[in-house]
Amino acid sequence: MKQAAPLDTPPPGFRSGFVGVVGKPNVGKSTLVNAFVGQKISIVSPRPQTTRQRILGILTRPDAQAIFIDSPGWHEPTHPLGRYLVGVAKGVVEEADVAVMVLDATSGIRKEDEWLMDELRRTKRRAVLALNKVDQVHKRLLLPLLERCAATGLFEAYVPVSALTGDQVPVLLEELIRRLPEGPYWYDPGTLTDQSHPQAIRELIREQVLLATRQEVPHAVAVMIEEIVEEEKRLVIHATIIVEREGQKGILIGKGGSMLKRVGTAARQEVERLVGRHVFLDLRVKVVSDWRSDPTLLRDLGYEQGKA
Ligand SMILES: Nc1nc2c(ncn2[C@@H]2O[C@H](COP(=O)(O)OP(=O)(O)OP(=O)(O)O)[C@@H](O)[C@H]2O)c(=O)[nH]1
Ligand SMILES: [Mg+2]
Repeated sequence: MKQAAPLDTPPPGFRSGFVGVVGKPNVGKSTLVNAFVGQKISIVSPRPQTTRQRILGILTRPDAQAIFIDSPGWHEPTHPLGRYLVGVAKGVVEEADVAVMVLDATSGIRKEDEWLMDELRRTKRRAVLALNKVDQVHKRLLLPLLERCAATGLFEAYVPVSALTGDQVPVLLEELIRRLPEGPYWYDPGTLTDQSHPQAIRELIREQVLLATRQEVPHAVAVMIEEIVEEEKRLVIHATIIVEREGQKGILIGKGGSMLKRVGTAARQEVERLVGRHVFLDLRVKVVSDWRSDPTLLRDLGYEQGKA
């Protein structure tokens, strides 16, 4: 997978490599990747298991290229989709030059965090701890938490941060970059992500569904891009939102179609920001029973090991 791009030789002392961003669901991994790169690379929502793929966010500067790998959250899987997500997250720990474990300072160390620490121990991965969401906790609560993390002996550095406000993010960035090996440009300096436009569009639609729904609906949603048609003045996108039950379809369509319209408008605006063009977004909702448990459907939807 690691293949240097045929680019100019970097200056002497240039550091480059892969930073695995790992942690339990909802701790702020994607928010942090976006903050590092300074662009919206990965979607963010208050629902756990927002990220379902390995997504690269690439930061290139004169002295270094850091390739951040966003990953799904560590959790105990209850169905095949969950097992896929945890498999992807494990792969990210394996392939990283250095891992940044994101811990939610508002919730402390939970069993999912301990599983991840076991994995860091097992793989002997170099790791830095980011204690995130410090904007939400009193400073005096941070010290005991940092001490507990230090007692594990797993981390080379500890940085309290707020991925949301950006507080201490530059400090964390330097801690990570100084641990990267000397190396080449792995990606063209202008490249920010490995996501294709259709993949990014699919995610932006899913993000708006996650933001608009709650309880079991966000977990039951997948999005498929059916067709993208380039017209002279606009981009026409046909997409299907897949849910598992008729009831979920009803929620997503809403009274007189109001919910779907709201989701569609918000998603269209996000997609327009991404592609820099007018967009016409045609959204449908379809029920596909238990798609999360069907290996063939999972594969069709792109949730297959090694595939985005
Ligand atoms: N207050 C506060 N909220 C944050 C911070 N970082 C992230 N959040 C919020 O936490 C929620 C989850 O953020 P994500 O970045 O989607 O978390 P994640 O770890 O990528 O979650 P999964 O993809 O589900 O594993 C969102 O509502 C974010 O706005 C932070 O530093 N402070
Ligand atoms: Mg995420």
